[in-house]
Amino acid sequence: QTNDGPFELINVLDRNRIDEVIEKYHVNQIYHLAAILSANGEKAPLKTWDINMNGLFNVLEAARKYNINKVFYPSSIAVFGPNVPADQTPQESSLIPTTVYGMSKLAGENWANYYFNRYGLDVRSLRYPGIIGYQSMPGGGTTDYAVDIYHEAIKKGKYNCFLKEDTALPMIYMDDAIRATLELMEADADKISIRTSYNLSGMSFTPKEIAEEIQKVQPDFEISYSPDFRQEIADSWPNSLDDSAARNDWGWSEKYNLSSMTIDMLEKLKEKYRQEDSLIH
Ligand code: VAH
Repeated sequence: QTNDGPFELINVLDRNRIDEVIEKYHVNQIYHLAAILSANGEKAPLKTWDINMNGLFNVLEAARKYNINKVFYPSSIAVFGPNVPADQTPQESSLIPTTVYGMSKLAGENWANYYFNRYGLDVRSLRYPGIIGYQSMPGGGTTDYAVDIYHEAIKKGKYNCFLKEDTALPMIYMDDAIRATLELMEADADKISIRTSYNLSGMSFTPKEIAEEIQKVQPDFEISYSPDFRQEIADSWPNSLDDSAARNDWGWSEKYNLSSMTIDMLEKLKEKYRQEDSLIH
């Protein structure tokens, strides 16, 4: 239940249910966010392909059938593999992802482009980097550490990271990610020159750098490293992105960097845990 408006649970593989909800609320835009992420995807490749692809097909077909105005489809930096330049990875690259998640996102980008060209469906898409926010816990991705680390810093004052200290990845703060999404969706259609998916980035950092930033606020914070299978996934992804197409086409510009994000995350999470604590006691 939510106080912000109607809420319905939908299994994205259940076509009829998607249709039913579209009809019930006269839906005219869809943001299709449901997917299995990179790390969880590697534990169940075929199931991941099924959910990520058939979920998208169900949404695209429903959008076509009900003349939905606009569809948002999130892609990911996981579409890039180790064959491309890792620094400032260009928009147009040869895309050979290593994870089933990346493969599904890449296929999805091409389907978005296909539905636009073939049926005139206004599908728009961003290649999200790791998204960091305080309101929800991470759900099975490789960039999860950059959310977990703030929770652990407040709860325990230390964090054991599953990536090596020098693993740089493109990231973005949730406020910026939401704003980018809305700005893309609200841009005039003639500004959208890329119908596969736009590179998008807000910042880039390593586990060591985020730990040092936390230490500026919490000097006794400690970090240790125990890399696991996610290291290989992270190593196959860009260190940083060239997102100049998004900047030039529809004016993308981030507001948060590592330092301002860290201050905000720690403040918001401290408040959240303080409130939870006062509810318990
Ligand atoms: C993941 N957060 O780690 C996702 C993402 C940047 C990659 O799409 O799987």
